[in-house]
Amino acid sequence: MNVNDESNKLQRRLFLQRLGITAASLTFIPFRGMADTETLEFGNGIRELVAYPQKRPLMLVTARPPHLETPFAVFNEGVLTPNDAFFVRYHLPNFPTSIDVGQHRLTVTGQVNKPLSLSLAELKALGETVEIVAVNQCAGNSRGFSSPRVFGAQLGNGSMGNARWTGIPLKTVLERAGVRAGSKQITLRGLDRPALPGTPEFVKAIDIDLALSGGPLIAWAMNGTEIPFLNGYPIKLIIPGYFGSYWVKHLSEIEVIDHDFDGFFMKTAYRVPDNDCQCVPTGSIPEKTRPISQLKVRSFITNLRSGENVSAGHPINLQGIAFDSGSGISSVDISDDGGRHWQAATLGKDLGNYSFREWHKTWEPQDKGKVALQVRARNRRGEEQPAAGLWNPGGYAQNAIETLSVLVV
Ligand SMILES: Nc1nc2c(c(=O)[nH]1)N[C@H]1C(S)=C(S)[C@@H](COP(=O)(O)O)O[C@H]1N2
Ligand SMILES: [Mo]
Repeated sequence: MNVNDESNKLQRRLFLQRLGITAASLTFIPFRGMADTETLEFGNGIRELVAYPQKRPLMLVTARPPHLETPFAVFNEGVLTPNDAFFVRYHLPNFPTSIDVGQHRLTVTGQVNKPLSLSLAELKALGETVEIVAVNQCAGNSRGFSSPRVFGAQLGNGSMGNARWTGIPLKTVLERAGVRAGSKQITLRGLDRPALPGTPEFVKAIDIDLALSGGPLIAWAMNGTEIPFLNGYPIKLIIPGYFGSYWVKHLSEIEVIDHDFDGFFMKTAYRVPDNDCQCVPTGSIPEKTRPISQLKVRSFITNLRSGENVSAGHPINLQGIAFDSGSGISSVDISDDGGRHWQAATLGKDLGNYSFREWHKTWEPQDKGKVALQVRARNRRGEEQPAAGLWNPGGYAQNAIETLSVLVV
């Protein structure tokens, strides 16, 4: 498959669609340099860097539909992930390439007193606008590190990002429609469609309690500007603390239902072992599973990479990020002796419980030789990252303590 062609086609369509709407489209330059790759630390981990419309070169997982990961160095640029570097994930080959925002409607149907069909302007006028900084992380982020390997896209740590979302609470919209008593879930659908009959549509569902909790948001802006096309323009559902699979892009249909939805992306895909660790012994099949839901606590060092050399006796300011599902980060610790001793890092500015939390720690490499540098976060519920990866067949919800192998010289 010629990635450049795909990118060019999409680029051209987006360009035409946006001509006269935003000058930003004039700067789109599809770009694919043969020499530009990023290497992940597992087998077959070489990824091409390819620029799609509105995106800087990102790591190509698949071209159709576009599945792009954020190069890890981006997470050291700042606590908010820039829109042009934010990862992209689609499931179906028929993703939209042109959307007339004036024609876009969000419908609310099913077990409601008053079905709605809202334009973007009507949606914005329904109630108070809210803002929240929240992490969008794919359930399969870091799957490539699963051992033994599991089926699915071999993802590094770049299928996550942190942004400031602006929108209206889902609750406000549902209340306007009037949810009937006895409703159990809502289903969520965007504009993408399967290419072949028989392929399941990408439809997700959440419980009515979560839908009405005030947490989920229908967002139209990301980091203060419109949502990039590939991230769900013109509107996208945000569920702070929940994995990205629920964050339906190009949101167009909400249906309130009186039963548990059993479509493919709830009943078959995106499920984890139904136990506390969401894990099973390596290589085994879980007896019982449940839909994946909330993020687990994680942390990363962002300004040093495995394989780098550092100088003995020269202090370095280590820095990085930590996050969880919304209880908030209570502490981040660093170890340079394989986890025997830990030292507390200092937490940075607090942008809210659903955001990446910055941290930093001065570290002075001592003896020359190889060092296993580790970072571990704990949240306000007292949950901590496990020392080793917890395995499940989907490679979902990975959150083992990160270890960088650095050489002290
Ligand atoms: N319409 C639509 N929304 C979708 C998906 C999709 O395939 N189609 N994929 C989901 C998954 S699994 C993830 S991880 C996130 C990724 O969001 P992003 O592409 O904006 O980074 O989108 C979610 N929303
Ligand atoms: Mo995902």
